[in-house]
Amino acid sequence: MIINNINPNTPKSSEITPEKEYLTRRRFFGRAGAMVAAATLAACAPKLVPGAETTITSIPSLVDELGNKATNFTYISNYNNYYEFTTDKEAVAMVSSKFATDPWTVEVGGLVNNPVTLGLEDFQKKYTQSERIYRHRCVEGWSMVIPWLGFSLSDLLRKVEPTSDAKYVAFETVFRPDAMVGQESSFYPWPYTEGLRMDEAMNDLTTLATGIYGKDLLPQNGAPIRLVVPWKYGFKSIKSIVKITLTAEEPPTFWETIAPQLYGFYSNVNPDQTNSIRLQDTERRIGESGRIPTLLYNGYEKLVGSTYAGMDLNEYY
Ligand SMILES: Nc1nc2c(c(=O)[nH]1)N[C@H]1C(S)=C(S)[C@@H](COP(=O)(O)O)O[C@H]1N2
Ligand SMILES: [Mo]
Repeated sequence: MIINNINPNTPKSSEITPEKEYLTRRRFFGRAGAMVAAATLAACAPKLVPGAETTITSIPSLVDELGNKATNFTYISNYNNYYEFTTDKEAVAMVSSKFATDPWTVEVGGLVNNPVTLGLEDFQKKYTQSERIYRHRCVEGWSMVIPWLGFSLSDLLRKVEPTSDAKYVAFETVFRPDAMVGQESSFYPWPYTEGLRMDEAMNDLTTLATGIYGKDLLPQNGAPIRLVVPWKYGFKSIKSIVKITLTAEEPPTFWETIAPQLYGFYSNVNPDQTNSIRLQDTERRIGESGRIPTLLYNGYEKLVGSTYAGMDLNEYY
């Protein structure tokens, strides 16, 4: 079968400007961008009078804490890994476009005092979503900078109160083979699963994301709710979660089950990784030319390094 990689549901790039719209909106509605926007505006449009918003000629760009510019939304939403739909990254958007993500529930249980089943509206009501601009590094050697909207997993875990026996958190993606054609392949151990050690799960960086560029997640990015663990390879950031279970033992994970010699439980981004099929020392930033050096823990060493004190990353890969 030939899959046409031009997505009929995706507007032409000339029509698709969510990040521009978003940035413009953001200028008026605040958060950190407002000041930058005002400064940019002042520099570019000296004749601007207060209230004359229509004279905006340039928009600020979002950057991460290292100054990396956020990847264009067109790339973020059209270059995806989501094996439940297809292994063709440029076709995921099209193949997943009709995937129904509302209503949706997430069951949170296992070794906790207060197990709960949450609907999507609960997530939006009970947890303050904030913008988090994080680097995303796929083990295939490409990366993006993504402005997520979400909240820390730790906020949710505190509410369900893990018992003292809980040492790990296991995650599961929805299993719906009638809607996800990739799940018809019996080669893969569906449903997709992932896991974190409790201290990793409690790190503030560990995010449950519900949006990108201020808008709800699209199916190809793991709608309606997915994990983001920015210091680990992208495959740890499991999409379309329906189950979160606290466990005593290290849970099996999708990629480790398929190829344990390549994809370990930890999978921290490591430029000196020795067990990989490819060198992990550089990466291609999508939308930019050439390759850039890969940073230990994807540049989040200050925030996560102590978690792994005394652990050899090539032994615990
Ligand atoms: N359920 C599920 N989650 C998944 C995947 C997948 O195939 N299925 N792919 C992973 C991989 S390898 C990467 S790099 C990221 C890609 O996320 P993005 O498409 O939103 O950039 O999702 C991760 N989460
Ligand atoms: Mo990946």
